[in-house]
Amino acid sequence: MKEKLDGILQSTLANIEAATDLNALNDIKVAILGKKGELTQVLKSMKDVAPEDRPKVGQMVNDVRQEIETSLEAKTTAITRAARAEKMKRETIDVTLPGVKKMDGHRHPNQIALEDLERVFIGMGYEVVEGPEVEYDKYNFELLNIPANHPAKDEQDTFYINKEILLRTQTSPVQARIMEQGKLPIRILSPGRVFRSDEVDATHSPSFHQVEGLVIDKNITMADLKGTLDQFAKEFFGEKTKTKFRPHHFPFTEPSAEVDITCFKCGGKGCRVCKGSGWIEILGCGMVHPHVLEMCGIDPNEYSGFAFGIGLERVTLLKYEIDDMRLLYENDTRFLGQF
Ligand code: 2NL
Repeated sequence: MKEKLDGILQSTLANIEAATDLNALNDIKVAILGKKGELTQVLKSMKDVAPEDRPKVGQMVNDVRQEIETSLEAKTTAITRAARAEKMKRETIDVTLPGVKKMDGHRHPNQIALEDLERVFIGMGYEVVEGPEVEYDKYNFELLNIPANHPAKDEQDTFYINKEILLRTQTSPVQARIMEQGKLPIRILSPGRVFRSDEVDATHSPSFHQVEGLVIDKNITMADLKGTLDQFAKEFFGEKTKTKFRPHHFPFTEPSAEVDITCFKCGGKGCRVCKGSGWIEILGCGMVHPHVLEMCGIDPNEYSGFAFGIGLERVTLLKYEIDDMRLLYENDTRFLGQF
């Protein structure tokens, strides 16, 4: 019996010593100490040992078991340590290698111009408000005094989802919604994407951006409109800038005007930017039509107001002297990164 146990012990210790990974160690453990393991079988055969020898033989089996377990533990630790050391060696980082350069993000020129614009009007106490790009006909046209037969409503000019729902053609519906809420006075700026069924060229795109402003209070007059937009032009384009108001027509304002500014590039002498005229058209505006106020639930006998609309791309192209709108949409970072 002693020889048999010695044999098991020696061969097992040799196998443990030769093992190179944890799986091999586990196999050895199962083969020797497992339910059907060699040593377990020896223990089971104790019934064949003479009763007086059993304690001694039992002790011997336990000693062998103890020795094997100690050896397995030691080897497990050794293999784990070695694997870890190997992994650390493989993962060494050479801190002297040059880093991978990350591209810095950059605001789009449209966004820079918008934030400049917003800063001017926020300084005058305006609140920036946004609204849905998919709108009801009611807010986009009806409440703004644009009748059913108006050319702007033609399918040639507007993207319709169905008879009542469309892609907004201006950001005025945002303002109509604010007026409808009935909290007065109002002093808001509503920037956003608008859609018109236009062919793409240097100055047109089916999707562009507008910034509209609306002021409603008691005793608001054309003088407030002119003073506000003149101040805006001076803050945005330079303090020497002068404004000129030309009569115009919009269905939602009465009277209406288009505003030109003296060319910020040549000061009015005539140049490439103003196409020789000395003046640049920058926006449309007017006193909010009494009928629009009424339809939005505001009493035109008590309140009056003015509104204006600026094409954002137009301002961006002017500001950066870019001569083709398409350059703003092509997302070529070599171009956009310059501004
Ligand atoms: C332009 C002209 C304009 C407005 C927009 C407006 C909004 C409401 C009521 C009345 Cl809720 N008017 N907006 C007024 C005049 C002109 O835009 O040429 N935009 C590119």
